[in-house]
Amino acid sequence: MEKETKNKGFNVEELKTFKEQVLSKYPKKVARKREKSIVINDPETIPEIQSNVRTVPGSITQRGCTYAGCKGVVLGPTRDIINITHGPIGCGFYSWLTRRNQTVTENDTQENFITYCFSTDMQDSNIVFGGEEKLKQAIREAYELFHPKAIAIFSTCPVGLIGDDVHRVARHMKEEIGEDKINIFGFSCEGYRGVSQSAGHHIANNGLFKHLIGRDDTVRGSLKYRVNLLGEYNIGGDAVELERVFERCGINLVATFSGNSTLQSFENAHTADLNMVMCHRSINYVAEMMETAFGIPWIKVQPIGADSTAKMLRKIGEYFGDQELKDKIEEVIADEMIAVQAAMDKARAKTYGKTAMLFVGGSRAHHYQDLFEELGMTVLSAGYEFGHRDDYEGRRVIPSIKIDADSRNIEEITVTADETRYKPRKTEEELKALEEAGMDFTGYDGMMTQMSKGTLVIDDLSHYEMEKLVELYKPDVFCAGIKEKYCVQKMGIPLKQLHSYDYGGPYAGFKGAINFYSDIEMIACTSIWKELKAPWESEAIVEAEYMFN
Ligand code: CFM
Repeated sequence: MEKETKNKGFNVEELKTFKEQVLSKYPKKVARKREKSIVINDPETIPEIQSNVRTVPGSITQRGCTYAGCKGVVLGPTRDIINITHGPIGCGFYSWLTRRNQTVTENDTQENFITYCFSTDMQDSNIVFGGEEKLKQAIREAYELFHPKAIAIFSTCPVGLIGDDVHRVARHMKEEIGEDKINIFGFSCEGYRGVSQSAGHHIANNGLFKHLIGRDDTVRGSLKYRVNLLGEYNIGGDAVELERVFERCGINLVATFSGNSTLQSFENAHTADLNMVMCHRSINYVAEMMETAFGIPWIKVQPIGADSTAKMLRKIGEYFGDQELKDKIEEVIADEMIAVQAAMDKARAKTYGKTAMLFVGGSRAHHYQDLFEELGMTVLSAGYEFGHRDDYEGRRVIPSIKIDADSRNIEEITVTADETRYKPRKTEEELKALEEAGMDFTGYDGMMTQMSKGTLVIDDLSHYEMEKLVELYKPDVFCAGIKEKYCVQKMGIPLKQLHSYDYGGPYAGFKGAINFYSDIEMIACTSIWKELKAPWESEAIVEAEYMFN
């Protein structure tokens, strides 16, 4: 597949001047801090980038909060757990479906609570006198109305400030309703607990492991090719496309964490034989814990982009080593690639040589670079909102990452091999042979290895830096989220939301790649943006007079 891009040639001197100019507008102390998060990339000798540290107060960050990472991101996409937000109504309301995580029930009797918004709607009086009673009442009410198999409680900032103990309430209510009837557990994921939503992922991962994974030993479905997909959240229907691809290949997807998932799939996940990590940032902890406890190896996969999807499938084939599976996978890839190639050729005729910037979350700013490569577009600059150094520089730097007070604030749980259920899926020799054949267990090389020399990598981009970047490069498309969308578009540059996909998707897998090609072709290759004038650039002034009668 033709993949090289038309490199615009990065001028390192120009970039250095740009960096100096941007930093010169900050107070000295801020400039010193930001300087370490703005680096000029060199994939040969990857520079260190400062990340996962506090945002400087006053700068407009792209980041979200710890509660968002725990409730919204990791637990939110599961349809049959009732997620109660313990806090003021705004926290529940603004995390209600805005991420476009979808779910598809298999039949009409299956529960789906995703369309509901459950909150304790804390008031001033609860802040003064405590909110635990209100939380208990909310759990009773939710149980009486819906009889769910599980209820999760999520703490917002005020909960931590006033000292409500959601874990005590969870235990109390589990006893009151009956442990045989319901599972209830809480998360101390107050918004301020970490420097970003990344802390919430870690807290959610701990909770998944402590309260859900491994509770049901029933082996369901085929005994062959049993895998879990970790860090896939079914935004815009991505999980549905990936499920389709796995099914075509005869691969048995036991659980997805947590796109299109159910409680039962989590409880059953330890019966799989391979964990595949898609979003490394949000869920690498679960992969590690499951390996230690149950002996399930994990590999990094990246099914965003048609080539990358094929690569993932081939890795699965290699891991199980079964010729029949490998043949089936090749047959599926060949078949899917016919439509992919046609769509790519069509879009590429227009997109080749265009430029993009990506500032998204903790994994997509990397993953989507594959799709842009397939379109022949150059990624000029990219960065995560809340990635850690390993997401940028690769997992090899993990031992050298400094643990600061903010990270220490997050509970580290100790996991040991399960006494009865620990079962290595491969022998030492088998693992070694696979490694020698190129399988990279527990490996991730990060974003910067893939980016060209001289590209700018910026962590926790501020709106001010974003404006300067757009002015300097005028990319053909800027990829970020809703908070950036209209600022960038007013500057005459189209913005594609890579969190919610705007109204589009799926973008994962083969069909997703086809969707992405045509959406980007439409967005980046229209001349309308050049015609656009921001209100302040236009001469026309709208005047009106008030009429009183
Ligand atoms: Fe992982 Fe995500 Fe992302 Fe993320 Fe997110 Fe998201 Fe994201 Mo928005 S889990 S890190 S916290 S891939 S919600 S589905 S798009 S910032 S890049």
